[in-house]
Parts: sequence; C-alpha cells; structure tokens
Amino acid sequence: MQKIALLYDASQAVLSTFDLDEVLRQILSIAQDFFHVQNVAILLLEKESQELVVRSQVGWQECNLRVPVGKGLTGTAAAQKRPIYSPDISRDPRYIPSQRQTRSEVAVPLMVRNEVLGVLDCQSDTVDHFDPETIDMLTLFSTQASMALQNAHLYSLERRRAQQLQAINSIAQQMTVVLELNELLHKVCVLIREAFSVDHVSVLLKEENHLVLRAHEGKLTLNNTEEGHAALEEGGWKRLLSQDRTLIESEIAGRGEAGELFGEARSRMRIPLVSFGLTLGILQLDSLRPHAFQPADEQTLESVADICATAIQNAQHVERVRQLAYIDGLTGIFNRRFFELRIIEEIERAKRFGAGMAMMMVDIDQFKRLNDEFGHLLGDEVLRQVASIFSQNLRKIDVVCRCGGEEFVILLSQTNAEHALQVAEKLRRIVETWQFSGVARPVTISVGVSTYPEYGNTRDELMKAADAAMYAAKQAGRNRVCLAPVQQMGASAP
Ligand code: GH3
Ligand code: MG
Ligand code: MG
Repeated sequence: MQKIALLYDASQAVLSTFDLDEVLRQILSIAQDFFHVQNVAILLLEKESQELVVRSQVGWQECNLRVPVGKGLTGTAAAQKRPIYSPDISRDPRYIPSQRQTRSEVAVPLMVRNEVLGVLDCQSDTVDHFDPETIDMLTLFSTQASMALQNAHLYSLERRRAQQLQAINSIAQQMTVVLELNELLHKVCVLIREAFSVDHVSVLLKEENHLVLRAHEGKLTLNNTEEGHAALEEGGWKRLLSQDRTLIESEIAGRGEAGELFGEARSRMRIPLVSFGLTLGILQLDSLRPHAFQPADEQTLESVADICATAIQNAQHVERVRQLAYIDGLTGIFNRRFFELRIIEEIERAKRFGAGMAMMMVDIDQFKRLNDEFGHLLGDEVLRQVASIFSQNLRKIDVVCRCGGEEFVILLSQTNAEHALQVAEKLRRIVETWQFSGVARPVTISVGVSTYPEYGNTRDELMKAADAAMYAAKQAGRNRVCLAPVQQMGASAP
C-alpha cells in the first residue's frame, strides 16, 4: 500500500508539466528508480507508418529502433493493448534482440481511452525480474504516464495551432504588399519555410504547357534536369493539377527518379495554388526526413496556399498590365515607350562591356499609297506581318519596336556596323520577296543604320544618325539600306 502511495506521488509529478521531454524524462527516472530496471525505453506510435519509434530511453545501446505494431514484445503490447511479459527472453520467439544483456522484458502499452500512444518497455539483466505485483504497478503507472503524455501532446498541438494561426496572419500581411512577381514568389518560400520549419519550399507555376519552378528556398539541392521545367502532360503533375487536391508523400524512395526536383527529399507535400477557381501552380514542401508531413497540417498549409495564390494572381495581373503598357496594340511587338527605356539600358551596357551596339531605323516605303490602293485594313495586316518578320528573323536579345505609323526601330546589342548592315540587308530582302496576301505587288522597306560608339554616344545622336541614314536611303530611291553619313560625326567618324 505504501508502495502505491509513493508511486502515486511520483506520478503526480509527471502530470505537473506539459513539456513532452520533461514528461518523458520523469517517466524514465521513475521506472528506473521505482522498479529497479536497467533498461527503460519509451516508444511512441507513429500513426502513418504504424511503427513504434524509440523516443526516449536509458541504458539502451540501440536507440534508433523502429518496431512495427504486432512485432516483438513492444509491438505485441501495442497490438493487443495489454502488458506483455517475457520472463526469459531466450525462450520467447517474439523477442527482437536489441540489448545484449537483457534476460527478461515487460512491455506495457501507454493508452488513453482505447487509443495506443506508445509502449513503455522495461528490460532487466536477470531472468524473471518482474513479479506480478510489479507488473500491476507498472500498468497502474502507465495510465498516469499516458495521461501526462497526452496532455503534453495536446498542449504542443494547441501551441502549434496558435503558432500556425499567427504564421498565416503574418504571411498574409507581408504578402499583400509585394506586387513584383519574382520578389513575391521568393518571399512566399522564405516565409513558409520560416513559419513551418520546412527543409525546402518551392513554387511551381503553370506556363503554357509547362510547370515551371519559379522560386525555391532551403537546404536541398536542385537536380538540374531540365532546369525545373516539367511538362504538364506528365502523369503525376497532370493528376495533381486536375484534382486540385493536396498530396502527401511520406516515403520517397530516394535519389534519381525522373521528374524529381530534389534528389534528397524523403517526404513531400504538394498543395495546388488555386485562386478564383483557377489553378496557377503548386506549392511544394520537401523534407529530408520521411513522414515529415501530417494530414493534420494540411488545412493550415492549404490556407497559406490560398493566400499565396491570391497574392500571386494579383502580382501576375500587375505584371501583365505593366507589360501591356509597353506593347503595341496593333502588332504585339514593343512600343516607343519601351524603346525609350531600352535604348538607355543598351547604351549603358555597350559602354560597360565595350562590345558596341547598333540601331536600325526602318520605314515602309510608299505606305500611304499602299493604304490608298488596298485599304487601311490590309495596311494594318501588312504592318503586323512586317513586325512578325522582324521578330522572327532576329536574335532573342534584339529589341524590335514599332515607334509609330509604319516606322520601326531595332536595337542590336554587341553588333558592329558591318554586321548590322548585313542584318538590315537580310530583313530588306525578306520583306521585298514576301508574298503579302491581298497585296498584288512587293512591299519594300528603307533602313538607316547607326552604331555606338562610331556614330554617336547618346540616344539623340544615334537616333539622328540613323534617321539621316534612312533619309539617305529614301533619297537614293528607297528599298535599300544605308549606313549613317560619315559627315555626321566629323572628326570621330570611322
Ligand atoms: P515613304 O516611302 O516616303 O515613307 O512614303 P510613305 O507613304 O510610307 O510615308 P508617309 O509618312 O507619307 O505615310 C505614312 C502612312 O502610313 C500615312 C498613314 O496613313 C499610314 N499609317 C500610319 N499608321 C498606320 C496604321 O496604323 N495603319 C495603317 N494602315 N496605316 C498607317
Ligand atoms: Mg514614315
Ligand atoms: Mg514610309
């Protein structure tokens, strides 16, 4: 009776704290001191894998043990929900060897109501160390210990929930102020990683037929396969995006699978980013540990993903509006406003790298007559096709702008006069020979070329020189390419 009173007092101490590690420490110390056992371990049940995992122990040599429910003495105790005693483990086929000196073992399930939280496992160096009274006492103690464990667990859940709510709030506040898309995506990764202690966070967005890794942040190394592009037709992605459901993968096999972004990831959560019914992409969380993501976290992270999706959509709208301001409505190429921005940047770049640059001023010949003969609508179509010819026959880094009416300006970076003349001549010839449907005669262009630094150091000088060259081309009979007149530059002319 006195023993029970002592045990009761000790158990009260276990119940006085909400800190899980402290609870575990106290359970172990009572088991050791009160029941005189050398080796004690607390194994907690991992629900997803249905395995018992050693969470805390004294006297054990092997600490990373995982025991499936139903296996070994501990697994049997968890499966049968009752204490299992083996007075002589050498005769017990259920015993899984873990400690060399163990002779007898008792495994007591830690349960609240009918639910198993884990197992308290006591092992002794002597055969038949545990008498029925001790086992009863251990069982009694285990109910107190289970309650303490459950309290600590609920407390940590509550605290976690409160932290998560705070994180959602803070993420929402910080995101709504960022309108630049790339900056926003990066911020999404950083904030989520911080708030949820995830090893790696990535945002993949749909772009035409691909899902593109637009931002990522964390410890993992990116596989450089296709630089983060995945075709949307690929099975996994397509299914995920079409179902709009969060997917948790608890055990990823390991390195090298096709389509894997991060080779080291062992578990993963993928949450579709949906805003106003439109799936924009995927928020992906990766962990180096298996089973890092619990279904219990799904709702919180989905709320975060919703906030992100709305912010991303806003930023995409802003980006589109910003882009539209620089696009010519008729032809879809850049407009004069964009040209004014880029010419300054191009001159700066040419100055810094010393690689030169060229400007071409292009004007369609007798365009007024073409309008008069074939109508304004056909004139518009010719403008569109000429713009398209230019875009398709130049490098991606070249800038083609419609600067008004039937005039275009083209900037060629890292290009000298000789090369610029060749490019201009190529364009002139393509246009001259192009069959514009509905136009019964050739359409031609006149091109004036100037280059930095030979014909000017500033926007105005380069424009003036190219304009003069174009005027010269017109004067000389149109349908031709002219370099800026030498006299333009006086002493510094080539
Ligand atoms: P030149 O060979 O000397 O360049 O003769 P041109 O007729 O091309 O030159 P001009 O500057 O006299 O006429 C330009 C014409 O371009 C006048 C205008 O009607 C036409 N134009 C300007 N913008 C548009 C447009 O958006 N669509 C159409 N269809 N025509 C346009
Ligand atoms: Mg003109
Ligand atoms: Mg013209």
